[in-house]
Amino acid sequence: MLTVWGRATSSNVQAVMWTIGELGLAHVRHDLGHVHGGLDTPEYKAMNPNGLVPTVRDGDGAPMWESAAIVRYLAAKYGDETFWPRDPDARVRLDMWAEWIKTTFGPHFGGQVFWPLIGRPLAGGPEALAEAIEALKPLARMLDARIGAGPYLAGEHLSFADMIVGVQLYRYYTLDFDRARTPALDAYYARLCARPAYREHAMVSYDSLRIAP
Ligand SMILES: N[C@@H](CCC(=O)N[C@@H](CS)C(=O)NCC(=O)O)C(=O)O
Repeated sequence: MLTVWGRATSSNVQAVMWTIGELGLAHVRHDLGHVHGGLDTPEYKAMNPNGLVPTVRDGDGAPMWESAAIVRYLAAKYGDETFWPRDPDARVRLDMWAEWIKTTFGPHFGGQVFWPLIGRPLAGGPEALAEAIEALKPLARMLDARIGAGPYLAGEHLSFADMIVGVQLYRYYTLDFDRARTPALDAYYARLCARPAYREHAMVSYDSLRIAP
């Protein structure tokens, strides 16, 4: 039995929960963070010194944090060969995109587009937001080129890397802003939206995160 601490509205929790859903793993999740609080207690800090979500324990195992590391753990332990290729050469072709979305696309989209659009303006105001939206376009085109005909990052079968990459797309596609033309990425997102586990765990409203002006 997996225990997950973290609110359903956190995209990092969503990556973990979507993985759990795709792999059909028994779990219990406790809402923590944002309006639920609970991250500053000594008990929680002892599990996750960052005071952030998600944190996961697998049975009596030691607590784990960092969502992408948790996704990789679950994939390696419970996923089949297609979900977690054992061959390092095959795996790195996927993992580099998982790293890229966490370190390149994600911080730019999250910090400079998503949060400003839901009420946390950039220091540079609307001009800075317009620049950030423009700067996101080449990144979206890169991902579009990588996805190609797909259907998934690894081709025919869903893999751990889709969990880390695809989870970002619900917010990307549901916010109202000027996106790059990315037909392959659009089709990939449509395929994810057809998956019950993605709908349940990744397509979670962010209305409660909106900051009133
Ligand atoms: N790199 C970490 C980031 C964790 C993180 O920033 N979590 C956010 C939610 S997405 C958080 O805990 N925010 C404080 C809160 O929810 O109160 C990961 O991927 O797990």
